[in-house]
Order: sequence, then C-alpha cells, then structure tokens
Amino acid sequence: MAFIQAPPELGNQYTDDRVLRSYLARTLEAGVLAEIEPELHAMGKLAGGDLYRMQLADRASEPVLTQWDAWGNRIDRIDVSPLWRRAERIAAEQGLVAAAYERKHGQFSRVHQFALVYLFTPSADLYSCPLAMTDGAASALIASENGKLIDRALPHLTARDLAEFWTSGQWMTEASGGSDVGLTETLAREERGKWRLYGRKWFTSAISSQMALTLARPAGNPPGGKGLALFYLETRTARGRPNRIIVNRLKDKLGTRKVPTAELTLDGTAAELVCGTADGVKNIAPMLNVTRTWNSVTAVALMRRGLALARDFARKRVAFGAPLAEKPLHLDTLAGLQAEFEAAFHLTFLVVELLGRAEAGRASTEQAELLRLLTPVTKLTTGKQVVAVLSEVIEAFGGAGYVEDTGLPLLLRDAQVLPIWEGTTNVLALDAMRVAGSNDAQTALKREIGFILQGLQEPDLVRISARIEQTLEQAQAWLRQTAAAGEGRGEAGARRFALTLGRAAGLALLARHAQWALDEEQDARALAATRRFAAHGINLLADMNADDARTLARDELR
Ligand code: MFK
Repeated sequence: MAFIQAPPELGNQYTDDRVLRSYLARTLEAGVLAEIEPELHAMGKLAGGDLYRMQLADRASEPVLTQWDAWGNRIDRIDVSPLWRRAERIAAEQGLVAAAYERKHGQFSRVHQFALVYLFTPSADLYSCPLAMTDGAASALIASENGKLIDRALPHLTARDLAEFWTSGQWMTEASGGSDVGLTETLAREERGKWRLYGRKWFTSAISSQMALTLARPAGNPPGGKGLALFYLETRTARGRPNRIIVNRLKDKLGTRKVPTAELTLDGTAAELVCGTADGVKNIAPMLNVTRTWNSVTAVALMRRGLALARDFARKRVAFGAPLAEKPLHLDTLAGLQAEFEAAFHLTFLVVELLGRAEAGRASTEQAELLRLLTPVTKLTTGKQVVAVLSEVIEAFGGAGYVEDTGLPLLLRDAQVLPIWEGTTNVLALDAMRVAGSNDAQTALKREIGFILQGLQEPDLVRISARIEQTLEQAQAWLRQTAAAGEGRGEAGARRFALTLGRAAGLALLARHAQWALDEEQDARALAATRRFAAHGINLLADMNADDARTLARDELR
C-alpha cells in the first residue's frame, strides 16, 4: 500500500487558541467573559469544523455576474458562492456587526465583536470584507448625525434577522485615484431636487450589497478631496431594478476571489448627501478607520489559521525518522512565526479596545489620539506580517503547500490584499507620520507604553522594556529632526518610522501580557514569544536620518 499523508485538521478554534483565551482572561471582567464564552465556543466549533470543511469543498466556486436576462433586460445579478450565502446568515444571526452597536458590554463591546470576527473570518472566504464595510458605513452614518439616513439604514446594517440584514459597499476607488482619492472624477448633479451621480467606480468590493457610501464631486465644486461630497445610495430601486448602476465586469484578481469586485458605471444613480456638499474625504474617514481595524483583525486571524494548520501538520508529517514537531529547526521556524502573530494580536486588540472605549464615551483625549495614530500603524504593521508569516506557513508544508486543493495557497493569496486595500503601507505610513507630527499622539503613545512597561518584573522583560523606550525616544527624535528639516523631508523614512512604532508597541504589549501570563497562569510561552519578537528587530530607524534616506535611494535607483 502506497504511503498516504494525513492532512492537517482543525479543532475548536476557540478552545485551541491559547493567545485569545489568555488575552480575554486578562482583559475582561470575569462576568463579561462568562457571558460571551458560549458564543465563542460555538463560533470556534463552527470555524474549525463545519464551516472549514465547507470552505475546502467550496474552494472552486466563484461569484458569477449575469448581465442580461433571457428577454434582453439588463439585470446585473451577482450570484455569490454557497459559503458566502451561509456566511451572511451566520454574520447576521451571530451579530458580527450588531454586537458593536448593541453595546451590551459597554466599552468592551468591540472586544466581544472582534473576538467573534477573529474566529469566524479564516473559515469565511473574506466575507469579512462586506462586513467591514457594513460596520464602517454604520459608523460613518452615526458620525454624520444625518437622522434620516441613520433611521433608514442603521436598523438594517445592525440587524440580526437575515431578512432585514443589509451589507454596505464603500465605493472610493476610481481609475484616476486609488490612494489619491481627491482625483475622483464622478460628478454629482442636482436634477429636479434629486442628486444623481455620473462616473466610473473602478474597484468596488462585495458589489452584492444593498447600499453603498461613495464620493462624488457636486458640479461646480473645486478639485481635491475637499471638493468631494459623501453620498449614500441604495443599489436597487424600490421595484428591485438596478439604480442606474451598470456592472461592467468582475475583476480577475490574485486573491479574494470569492469577493465579487466590480468595475461600475454610474449613469444617473440616485443618491443622497450624507453631510453637506464638501469634505467628502473627511466625512468618509470614520468608515476607513473601522475597515482598517477589520483589516488588522483579519490579518491576525489569518496568521493564526496558518499556524494552527502548520502546527497540526508538524505533528503528522514524518521526515528523516521523526515528526517535524520533533525537529529543532522546524520548531524554531514555527516559533518565530508564532512570535510575530502574538505581537500582532496584542497590538490589534489594543486598537479594538481603544475603539470600544471611544464609542462608549470612555476614551480620554489622549486615548482618542492614540487610537487615531495606532489605527493606520497597526493596519500597516499587521499587513506586512501576515504576508511574511503565511509565505513561511506555505513553505512549512513543502510541496503540499503549493497545491491548490489542499486549500493552503488560498491563505497566502487572500493575505496579499491586506497590505493593499484600505490604504497601502506607504500611504498609511504617511498618514501616521502626519498624525504623529501634528498633534500629541506620539507623546500619548510613549506615555501609554511607559505605563504598560512599568509593571514588568521578569529580568528579560525589564531589559526588553529599556530597548522599547530607547526606540520610541529615537522615533520621536527622528520625527523632530524631519519636521525641523522642512516640508517633505521625512517622506522617504515614513514607512520605517511607522513600522518602528508598530513593532515597538507590539513588543511592549506582548511583554505586558507575558508578565501577566507568568504571574496569573504560570505560563512562560508568551515570555518566549516576547524574547523572540525582540530578537526579530523593532527599530527600523537605527542609523537613519532624514537626509540619508532621500539621497541614498535617489543614488541607488539611478
Ligand atoms: C478585511 C477587512 C477590510 C475589508 C474592507 C475592504 C473593502 C474596501 C475596499 C476599498 O474600498 S479599498 C479603498 C480604500 N482606499 C483608501 O483607503 C484610500 C487611501 N488613501 C488615503 O487614505 C489618503 O491618505 C487620503 C485619501 C485620505 C488622502 O486624501 P486627501 O484628499 O489628500 O485628504 P487629506 O487632506 O489627507 O484629509 C482630508 C481630511 O480628512 C483631513 O482633515 P482636515 O480637513 O480637518 O484637515 C484629514 O485629517 C482627515 N482624514 C484623513 N484620513 C483620516 C482623516 N481623519 C480621520 N481618520 C483618517 N483616517
């Protein structure tokens, strides 16, 4: 009988996740944890069982666009995969958006919501994309204080009943500007008392949604982001016909292939102003900050899934006389990935906590500034980590990792979108640098990290904490130096600056958790992860100054 390799398997994804469980035990009051734990157990079981099996079986199905019906009517119907249909029901019923708005657990409602999302996401083929935009739309509508639209849409966006549940699109990207949204060409005209949009949207994710928030330039407005207005639209008319929206085609993408991503023409689409006829970029920002948080949660969730599979496989795969799980070099490789994941996890869930605090009216001014800074920093840091980690995860399976019907290549392809959409690494680095330079957010970060590090007692953690403080000092000095050097001087170093903040903050949070796990759980695994993460390097600004970066790169690329 020829040898057959046993495939990797998953258990209950909540029960098996030491990092999530330990974090929740530290962060939540015992009563809150006891209340939400049954949901987490159920979601962990589903994600490691039924839904995961369905994901593997459903691997090849992709969304289909039907542009015409048999009688020549333009219908532009999108049929999504069976898994996506199931995911929609689970998302509504389990309140994956609603939990944040029901606010049953006060400032910890976001922790509750995102713990569920984190468990659900890796088995749901990026159904987190429409959910992220739905959550973001709810947040932007609330921030707009537009009572009429809030009354109309919010009950749908936060419904737990599938029949009532809506998802939202976020239509920003045009051919002229993906990052530079101010170049948007779509025009808005007021015709007989109704706004109508004319233009082409180039990258509209999850086009199967019932509504969207989008940007357009009211006729006569000046160029740039300030001249845009934020619009609300519903994708179908009351009679179920397309709202003068033509779906030109679905994109043929490297990954996220279950997400129907379309090129659209808006040909007189009826829309409503959300809040005034200008400042569209500013008014859509609350949506971006929420979707960027979903991006970070998705990144840590995919890292965790890759590691769960790789660790199970290591126990089953025998090579050179022993399972991989007994090979020091293989274990060393996996432990390095685990350290990246743990730091990313704690960084992401700090942003989640801060968001929950802010929404519950419990954030100080300093914490609100920290949230504004850490949202892009965490998105860009975890976006880089997830691609690197999953590339190694694929390698940990050898050739099997490169074969489509193991379901493994999908992980890496889907992860590759995370540093791109919702703001590329460089665009977010520039945003982070501007935020850090224009208010006291970086001081808030330093103070918060200083506070976190105060409780460390284990000698290795104390040594690591000195390095973190030194790194943050250096980042601050670098920022002062670039500011003094004049407009644009620091641009070349922005990515190094933002990644330094992200990695230093991740390390500090991991160190805090490691001390807690030692004290309360007598568990040294987080300590081991902290030591490793510290050794991976956190300071990308060492030996750099503002001028170096600019001149060197220019010379190198000549
Ligand atoms: C799996 C989970 C995630 C799944 C969801 C994915 C599906 C969706 C797919 C997509 O839609 S991908 C497209 C996403 N596109 C982007 O993320 C755009 C990236 N580009 C940027 O973020 C640029 O920095 C930006 C467009 C904001 C630059 O435009 P502008 O016109 O130069 O704006 P500017 O001057 O930077 O900001 C205008 C105002 O907004 C300023 O306020 P003031 O007018 O008071 O000065 C900014 O401070 C404010 N602002 C900008 N970004 C903000 C913000 N405020 C709060 N938070 C922010 N993030």
